Amino acid sequence: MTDYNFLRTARMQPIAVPLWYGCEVPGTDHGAIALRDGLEQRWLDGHYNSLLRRLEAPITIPVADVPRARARLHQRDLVFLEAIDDANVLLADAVDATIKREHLPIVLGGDHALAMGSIAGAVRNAAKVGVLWIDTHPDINTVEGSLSGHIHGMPLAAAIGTAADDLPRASALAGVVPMLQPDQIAYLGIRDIDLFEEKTILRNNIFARTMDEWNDDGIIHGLEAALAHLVDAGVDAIHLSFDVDVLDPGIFPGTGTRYPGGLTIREASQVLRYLGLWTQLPIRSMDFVELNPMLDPSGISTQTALHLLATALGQRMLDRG
Ligand SMILES: [Mn+2]
Repeated sequence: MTDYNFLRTARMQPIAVPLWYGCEVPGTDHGAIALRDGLEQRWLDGHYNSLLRRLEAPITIPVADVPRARARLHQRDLVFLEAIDDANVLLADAVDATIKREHLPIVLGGDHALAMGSIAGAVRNAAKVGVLWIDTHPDINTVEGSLSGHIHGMPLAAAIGTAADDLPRASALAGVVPMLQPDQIAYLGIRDIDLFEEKTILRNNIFARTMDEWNDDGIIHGLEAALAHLVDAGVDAIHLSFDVDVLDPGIFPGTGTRYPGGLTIREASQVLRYLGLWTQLPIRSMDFVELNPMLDPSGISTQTALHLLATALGQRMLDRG
């Protein structure tokens, strides 16, 4: 099962994770549901029958209600950690089971704290997973290093073990600590980077193309460099983690941590279509996170997110298949 691309050929298993406790901005929970329901509706309305035939009925991961959650934001006290951990335990098992069926888990956020669960599920099914992290943020903060204290900025710190003391359950979800070595991560498009994160990236020699470097390299050339890094690191499967805040906030306001100078819709489409054609290693699981429809009442961000998600999964403009 290593010679074909799950993005293009596998049965698709949407796994919605209506989580906002990691970003502490209500609304990404609605994003998960909007993507879950909108994808099938878009394909039904557009008569994308070959894509619909590959689409499994969605799974929705329950997220517990934290009492008085909206009165307890931004306290840097990890009050939401237990609910996040509980959801990620279920998510890791769902991703794990989906990969074992040789279907593609499509983890629909929800905020990026869910990556601790999805990466754990992927790690359980490969000798060495490579994580292609396309995001404005490196999300490799520890509790101490984080400026915000928001857990959605910490999933890769849990994954490489540097947050294991503060996030013990999350860090152990794969059954091994750490889940990843630093050479298993490739960053593309990062541009809002905390000082602590910069030190972590440089000290651990983590592959990174900032948004400026990616732009200067050329979008495809930089993408090829990131994939080549993971291939050279000896990984045998890829987990794609795509945060919609990598898009430019001018065209995509519907996300909580906006930062200027992001990808255009066409550049993001180019990246996702390239990945759909790439066959060197299986792209075997993916996250699509941080859509917050409440921050863009026009609905354009949700439509853009659905367009890009559908593109990632094989929808093309003139070929319904
Ligand atoms: Mn982000």
